[in-house]
Amino acid sequence: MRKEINNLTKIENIIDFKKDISKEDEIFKKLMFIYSIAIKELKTKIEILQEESKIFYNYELIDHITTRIKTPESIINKMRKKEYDFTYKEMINNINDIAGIRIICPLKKDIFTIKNLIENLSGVNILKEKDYVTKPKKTGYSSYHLIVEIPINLSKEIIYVKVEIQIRTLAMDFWANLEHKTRYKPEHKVDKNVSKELEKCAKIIDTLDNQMMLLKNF
Ligand code: 0O2
Repeated sequence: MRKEINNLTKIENIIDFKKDISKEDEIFKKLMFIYSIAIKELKTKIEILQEESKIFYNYELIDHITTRIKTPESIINKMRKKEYDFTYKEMINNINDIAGIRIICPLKKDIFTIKNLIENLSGVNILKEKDYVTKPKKTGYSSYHLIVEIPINLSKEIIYVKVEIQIRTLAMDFWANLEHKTRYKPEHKVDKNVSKELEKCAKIIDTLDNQMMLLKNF
């Protein structure tokens, strides 16, 4: 029998909206549970695309997928940096990457194929896109970002949850991971020369990615 979906809701409707954030309280734990379910659901959908590409087209479209829930410390730091009030309302509405999925692919062109496939997934709404592949950040950072919203079935309601998807090549991932450690979240300011070197490395990575695409028989 077909079930009518009439209990769709937003995550903010099931929590005390104006309450201050505390990583010790029940609300925080419930929220993190909901975000972790969203990651599981979306990861499964992406794994299906990964397998389909291998089995149907004999092509490794996706090298690997990683996931993470943002730590409470990282959420708080970001909210402080962006000067948001420390309420759940502000957190849910403005911190879009509490749940994060990273898709690592072999070639630059794969990024756009994956993005198109995700855009066509049923039940996945695209809220925001950032193309740092065509237009890398000043730092040299390159990746394709999607903020999506997916419905999560709980026992009493269906809740829409936001997830950030980052799509990048193996080479971009190598650069971003090293740069993240050395510069992106420094305890103190990083040397100007280091920044310059990192920018140069990002250009080399881009040249490498472009050359890899020219190789035949991939
Ligand atoms: P972490 O520790 O990786 O989680 P928005 O409000 O969405 O417009 P936001 O979230 O700052 O603003 O958007 P942006 O610029 O798309 O950055 C989101 C995430 O992309 C970051 O999350 C990083 O993961 C990654 N990122 C962005 N810029 C850089 C960069 O220059 N270097 C590296 N290595 N990663 C970058 P967080 O929460 O900042 O950090």
